[in-house]
Amino acid sequence: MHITVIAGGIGGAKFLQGVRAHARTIGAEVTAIINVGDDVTMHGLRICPDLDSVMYTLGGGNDVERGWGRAKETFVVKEELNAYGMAPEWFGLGDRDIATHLTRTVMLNAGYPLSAVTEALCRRWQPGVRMIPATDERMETHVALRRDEAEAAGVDVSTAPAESEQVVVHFQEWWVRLRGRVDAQRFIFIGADQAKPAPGTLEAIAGADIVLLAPSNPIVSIAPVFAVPGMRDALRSTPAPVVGVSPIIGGSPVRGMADRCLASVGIECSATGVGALYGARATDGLLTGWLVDPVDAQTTVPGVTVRDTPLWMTDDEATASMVRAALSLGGV
Ligand code: GDP
Ligand code: FO1
Ligand code: CA
Ligand code: CA
Repeated sequence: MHITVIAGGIGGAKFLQGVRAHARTIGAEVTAIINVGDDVTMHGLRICPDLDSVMYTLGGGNDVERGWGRAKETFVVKEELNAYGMAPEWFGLGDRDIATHLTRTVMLNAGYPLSAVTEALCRRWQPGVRMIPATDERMETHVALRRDEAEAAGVDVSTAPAESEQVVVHFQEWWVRLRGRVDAQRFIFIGADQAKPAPGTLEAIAGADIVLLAPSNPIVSIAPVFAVPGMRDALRSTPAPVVGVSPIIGGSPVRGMADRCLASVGIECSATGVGALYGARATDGLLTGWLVDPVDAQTTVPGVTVRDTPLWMTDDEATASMVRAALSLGGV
């Protein structure tokens, strides 16, 4: 049995812990296709937050409280950079984490594609699932903001064309520095039109027994994966069922800012809203099944089989039981 999962960072990582736990009991293989839209270059280092969240979490090296980054982290290099006036001050580059970014950047500069670099980094962390970035091409999520609102929030708007009513900032600036408080006009996946699915991704979708959409942020973690040309077609044409797991429980995103992201693009923050966003394969969407929490049991998505089961990822066993429900919903 082959299970393929589309995932973002922390929510994706927690879900994958449950997928891995269940896969071990049935001897299934797992491939995770991970979002790269959050990726950013700082101080010449290539940083891939969602890939690293999944790799560190599945490898047991993550900081559980903070969510992102390494356990037992220190920030000496960041302090020293800031002492030289090196911006940005708002992004926490940890010393241990930097070793990952240095290794990745050296390999990328030597000409290895991100998928090969990820495989190499995973030789250390042994995540127990095959991790593939959605694309090897450089693709980054940027966020369009109203110029006046951005300026009021302290964003440097001097680089935007004088006549433009909008400014565009990197996703990390919007997420970490602005905490999503400035309304996003639009999310732009820069480079998506030139991107190709990374080697192994299309095969993992076409050859899966089931494809699962992790309960990751639908707007900034899952949508950028779908934005890679060829990815949606692969998901729509695979013979495998495609089952989504709702990241929204009772109208709330559990943790993180999915509510702000959804509000920004005018989608209701609910299991129904996200289910409708993904849509039914039977029409022009992706889902054959949609798993929601019992508090959302009344959810309907036209053309999609909706089932409910507790969706709180409190520990691996609770999450593995979500995965069993998703597999059963997919009929495998
Ligand atoms: P990020 O890339 O690190 O922001 O993480 P993801 O995009 O993979 O996942 C973030 C999303 O996970 C959040 O928006 C939440 O909606 C969702 N989430 C977090 N914890 C839980 C949980 O216990 N259950 C469910 N169903 N969703 C969760
Ligand atoms: N998130 C923060 O809230 N503050 C940070 O300073 C920060 C630094 C950081 C460094 C490396 C990395 O891989 C992730 C980091 N994150 C930080 C998390 C990241 O910004 C986001 O949570 C995601 O990109 C959203 O998925
Ligand atoms: Ca993310
Ligand atoms: Ca908006």
